[in-house]
Amino acid sequence: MNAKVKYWVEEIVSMCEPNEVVWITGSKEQYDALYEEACTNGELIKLNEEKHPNCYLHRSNQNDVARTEDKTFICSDAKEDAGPTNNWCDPEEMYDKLKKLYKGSMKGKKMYLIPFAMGVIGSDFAKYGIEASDSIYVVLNMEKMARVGQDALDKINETGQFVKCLHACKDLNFDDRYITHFPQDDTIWSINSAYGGNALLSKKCFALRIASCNARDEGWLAEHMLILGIENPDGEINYIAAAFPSACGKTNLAMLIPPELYAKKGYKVWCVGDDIAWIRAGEDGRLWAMNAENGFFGVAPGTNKNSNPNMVKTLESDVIFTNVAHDIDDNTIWWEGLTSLLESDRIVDWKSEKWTPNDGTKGAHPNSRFTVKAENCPCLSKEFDNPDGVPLSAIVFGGRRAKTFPLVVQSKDWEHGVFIGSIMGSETTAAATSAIGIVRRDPMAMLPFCGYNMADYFEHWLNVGEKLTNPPKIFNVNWFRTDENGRFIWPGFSENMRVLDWIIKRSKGDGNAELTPIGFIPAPDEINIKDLKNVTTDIIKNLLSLDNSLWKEEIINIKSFYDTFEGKVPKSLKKALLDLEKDLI
Ligand code: OXD
Ligand code: MN
Repeated sequence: MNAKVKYWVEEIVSMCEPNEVVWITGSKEQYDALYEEACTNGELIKLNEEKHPNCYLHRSNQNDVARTEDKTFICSDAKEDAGPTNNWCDPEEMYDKLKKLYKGSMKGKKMYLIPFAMGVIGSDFAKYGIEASDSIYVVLNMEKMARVGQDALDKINETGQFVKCLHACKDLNFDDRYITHFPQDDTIWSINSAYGGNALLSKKCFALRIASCNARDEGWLAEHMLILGIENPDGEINYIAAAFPSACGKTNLAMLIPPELYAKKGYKVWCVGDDIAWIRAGEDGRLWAMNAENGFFGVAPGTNKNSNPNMVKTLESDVIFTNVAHDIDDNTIWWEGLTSLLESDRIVDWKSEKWTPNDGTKGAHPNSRFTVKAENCPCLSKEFDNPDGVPLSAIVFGGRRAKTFPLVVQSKDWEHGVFIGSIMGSETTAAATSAIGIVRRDPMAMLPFCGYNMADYFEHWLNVGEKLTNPPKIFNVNWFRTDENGRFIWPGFSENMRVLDWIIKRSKGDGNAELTPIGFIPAPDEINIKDLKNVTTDIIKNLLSLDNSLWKEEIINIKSFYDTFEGKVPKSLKKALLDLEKDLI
């Protein structure tokens, strides 16, 4: 055992005082025994083996169903390094406070030590961590989400480099819940939550918050992005990475099935990842992206044969479902949108209470989840395990905007693309009436996940671009424009392929576009609407139009967001905002 590993384990064991320490080796026998134990102690329910082979249901504590941003801290040495978008606490103060909470927290329990890799083990991209946790549920989820076991531990022992991740469920007390990051120590301490985003420390905590700090120091990018490949009829595959805020359909886009028009010609889409991309400059001057994860931790409600047929197939076996509804007669699961008709009086909701669709409540929690390995996905890219990742032709940003952003716009260049990413926003609620939702600014979809000052993060993006001789083109898309009745205008889902098609064309220097104040907008006949019911050229014109008066309001909102950084926003981005203001007249 590497001395650094040994020292860390001794330290946390003496603090948490578990009865026993168990290393997770990655062996099938060990996992089988853990599943059995979890079914015996009620943490998991084994589902109908015929209908859901090797699948399990977990119900969380009712106060513990989502990420808790107000309890998430970046404990950098200086407050300014966390920036205005993060909660900050002095590291010594936070360590002292949490040491008291961890003290003796695992008495009578086992501490599982989970060695894991983010990215392909041995690749230049990969990074390593060890998560200590008192939860079998966490162990079994981590097995699906990261590359766990002896091979990862061997690498850690070789170098002594690993992110130190400590997780304790303790008593799940909401008031004492903390999700804390110490970037200067490559350390994450999480206590009193078992929710995925708070407890599977490989995901948001390591692969985004800590990794974004590593990326800043080492000259690469850790991003909240899906990665997909579009194969054309000649067999050429172009890769796109795309950032959208949570709940804007990243997983659905990553697994898109091309509409008939494209499928017949031989187009295919391959999924490389649905949530986290680590991106580096290659020697060829291009950007190369890799999915840091090994599985999907997706939102269940709304997933069905129409919205994401590939995910429905992915979920056929070997899944852990969390907080979905349970058909107790059949021992199967259900969620809103999975199937429309439910024979009821056999359903219990996510809280395990009797439930029917007429109760006026949700059967599955709106943030109920599935955890499944990427290898289950029928459209998984052949490059998934490529240690070099995939070369990017385009980077796409997107948010949920009822009126302002057009269906698609291409930035003028890298610097302008960084500006477009920095002014991203998303409406918090879908407009039930025609009222426009509240905009939350969410630069690069990283607002909750950037582990340092976002003004420095913008600067870092600019620096990365400067070194590229062949940078990907940067775009912004908006699938969510609504009409005067609040209905979505663009059909979305697989039809988004039509927009991706234009994006690939433009990234090769083809296709026609008009330069507008916010960038290049396609000429209306550039978006292929053949065979699309209900989308006419006039509708496309409308989707691609800009409303100057709304954009003027938008600029006021962006300015006040930029102001929160107290002068730190890079000059070139402030200039891009002034130029936009001028050009809109
Ligand atoms: C998220 C997620 O919250 O991916 O963004 O779970
Ligand atoms: Mn996410």
